Amino acid sequence: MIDEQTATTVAGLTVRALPGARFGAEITGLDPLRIGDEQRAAIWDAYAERHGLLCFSFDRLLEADELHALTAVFGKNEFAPGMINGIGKGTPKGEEHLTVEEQVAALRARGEDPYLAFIGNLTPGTLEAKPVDDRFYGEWEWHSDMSYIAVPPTFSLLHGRVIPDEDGDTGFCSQVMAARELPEGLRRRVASRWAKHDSTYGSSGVMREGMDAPASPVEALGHAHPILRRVPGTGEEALFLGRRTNGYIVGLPLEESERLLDQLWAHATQERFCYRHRWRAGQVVVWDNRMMMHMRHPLANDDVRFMWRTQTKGEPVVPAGG
Ligand SMILES: O=C(O)CCC(=O)C(=O)O
Ligand SMILES: [Fe+2]
Repeated sequence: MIDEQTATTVAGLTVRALPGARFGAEITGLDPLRIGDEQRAAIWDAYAERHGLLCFSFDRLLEADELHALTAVFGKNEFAPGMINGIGKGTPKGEEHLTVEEQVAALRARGEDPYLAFIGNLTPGTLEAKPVDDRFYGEWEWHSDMSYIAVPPTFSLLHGRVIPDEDGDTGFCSQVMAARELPEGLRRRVASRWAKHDSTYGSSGVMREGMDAPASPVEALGHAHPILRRVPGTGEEALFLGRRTNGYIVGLPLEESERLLDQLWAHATQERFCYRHRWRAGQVVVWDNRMMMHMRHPLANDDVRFMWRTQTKGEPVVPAGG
């Protein structure tokens, strides 16, 4: 049993519960370039027992190949959004003939890593200040990553590299626990319903490139998913809401959809399902987007924060009833 008081040691790894949370484990002692089978098994055990949230603490910053090796424990590494045509970006005119391999080669030739994304107000490489939209500093919306596409990435990994002295925490909210404690009345009303997850805005509230504000959530662009899903690996059920902005429950009049979504969101984000992560530089937090929503707490306008980000390829969403 993983708990906060006692650390367990397995295959050279130390595993303990994240402080004050009903889910999540912290793992120390890993060398990302030498992950053995027993360590892999210990990581998956901690993942299952602590419902899809792991924090790997290192006492130094990782190299990119180390983060990629850690990502590969959780699945097949996915390209970072915006790097490859059709994956988080459109296909520019005249590039229709380019294969993925050719695009990867062109990126590598420019010194860019197609699997690595950057989040923050510093320039990758030089770490010079980078101007960002004011909304970067505000509170980011609760969400599950890229749930507006048909097959969203399963795992996201965030590597803290420059962390403000205070603020800029990341919140996590267990949708497995939210589903487990879903009041019966609400459960009946959503059991076989699907909700559309809108793609217009990023989590900080900035409109994505090439998007227009939809006339209403009914018209918003995005993919619909079952509101209750099953996580095949653990068999657990989870609420799958995506993000509140422009959410819409398919087949309901808009006002009814809004009322029901408000009730679902009020339930899903209750304090008792949440954990707030205070970062230390060098940590890698890994979450399963099928089980976990996340958000970013605000930081001061003169603070700096810089993260590396990877994700794994997804698999089709399984409805809870199916
Ligand atoms: O920067 C953060 O804390 C979270 C950002 C985020 O939403 C993500 O990496 O998916
Ligand atoms: Fe996110």
